[in-house]
Amino acid sequence: MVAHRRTSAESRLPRAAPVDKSPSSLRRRQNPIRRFASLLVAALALTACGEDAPSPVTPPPPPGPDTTAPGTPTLVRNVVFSDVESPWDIALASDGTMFYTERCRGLWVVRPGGLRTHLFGAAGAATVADDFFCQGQSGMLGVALSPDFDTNRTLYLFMSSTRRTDPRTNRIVRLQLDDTFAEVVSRTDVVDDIAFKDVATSNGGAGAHSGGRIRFGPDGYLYVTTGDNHDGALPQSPTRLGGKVLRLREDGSAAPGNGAPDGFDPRIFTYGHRNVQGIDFRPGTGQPYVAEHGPNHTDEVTALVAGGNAGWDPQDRPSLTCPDGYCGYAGSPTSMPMTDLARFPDAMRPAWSNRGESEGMGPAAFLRGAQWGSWDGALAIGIMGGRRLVVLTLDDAGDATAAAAASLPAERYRALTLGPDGALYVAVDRGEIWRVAPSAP
Ligand SMILES: [Ca+2]
Repeated sequence: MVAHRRTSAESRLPRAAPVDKSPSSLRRRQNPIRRFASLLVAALALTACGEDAPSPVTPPPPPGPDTTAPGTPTLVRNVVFSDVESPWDIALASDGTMFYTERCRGLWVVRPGGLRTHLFGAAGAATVADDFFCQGQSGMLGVALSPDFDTNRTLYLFMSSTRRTDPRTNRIVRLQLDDTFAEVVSRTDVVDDIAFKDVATSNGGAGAHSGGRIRFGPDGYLYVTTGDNHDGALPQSPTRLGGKVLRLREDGSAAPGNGAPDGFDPRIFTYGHRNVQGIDFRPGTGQPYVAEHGPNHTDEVTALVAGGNAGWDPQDRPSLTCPDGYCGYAGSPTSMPMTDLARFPDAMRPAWSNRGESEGMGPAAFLRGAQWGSWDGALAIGIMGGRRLVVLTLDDAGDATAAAAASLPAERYRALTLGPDGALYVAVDRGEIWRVAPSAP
């Protein structure tokens, strides 16, 4: 599968009706019976095409028999919203306030009482960002709250922008909100030079492979995942911010201790990535783990070390035919590996890879808390083309020892965020946000 074709569920979903923000309408919208009925109707409607990996009509068998292992939690799923358009990420504040992004409309906030506001982004938002646009896989992607959000009401977005730049870029935008979270008080663009695929190539459309997940680590620094833009030289480039994981202070400057080699942009924490769309931090150790979307083979989960090379190098493979200088779709797990240990013997080895196939790995979140039973400390990863949520159990060394498919519907899993209530909040491409929690023992 070479070109990204925007024939996914996103382009076929009807545009949502304008949102009535009155409390009464929100109570109606959140009626659980109504939501469940709409879920059933919608579940019959759509099958999506992957970004890179196709969605099989019949999902492949789940990887492993562990869903019946002792201590595996029974999951209870509630649909929070079923009218979300191309959701991409979710962040939750300590008081239960939810923020979520829609790739083409922008940022939304939902207060604990249910009041929902289109806060920032495209026309219709309380604050319109006239430089914001969506194209291909890009738009309003990651959202993360400052570690001091409760007092500074500050959050961060990963978004594509036309502002001041030619070609266009992805950037990290910091917003400060008012006391009621209903308005944006100020905007500061703390990073404005993350690579964006500005023009289509024979490998796919503009806007492809932007990465886009952002999360604060337990060290207080902001981690930003970026993608290779179908540009062969980008992942190993020491200066360009694509195919990387960045680690930043809140002002966008390089965090201390990033460890990239001499000559690298100091904001780079790891490099040699293809398209990282999931990142979270292992409980206990704080080590960042990323989930990385493979080409026609080999999704990877990788534990990151400062200055590490993830080993993706889709350039100058004389044995391959590489359209537009990009070899990323040209080879096999041997001739164009996701982790090229022949070129980079010291590259970071994956903790888990997807059986030599790519099924479109997206988000990642560690499960935390005794309520998760034997999954406490396990890593949940969302699979888009393969339409399932996989739970990886890790050993002390950080390698996956078991992979279980969660008992959840077959969907394109786009966002995973653990909430302050210990539940997992999930967004799926079909336009829903769920709360998934283990049932009480
Ligand atoms: Ca790799």
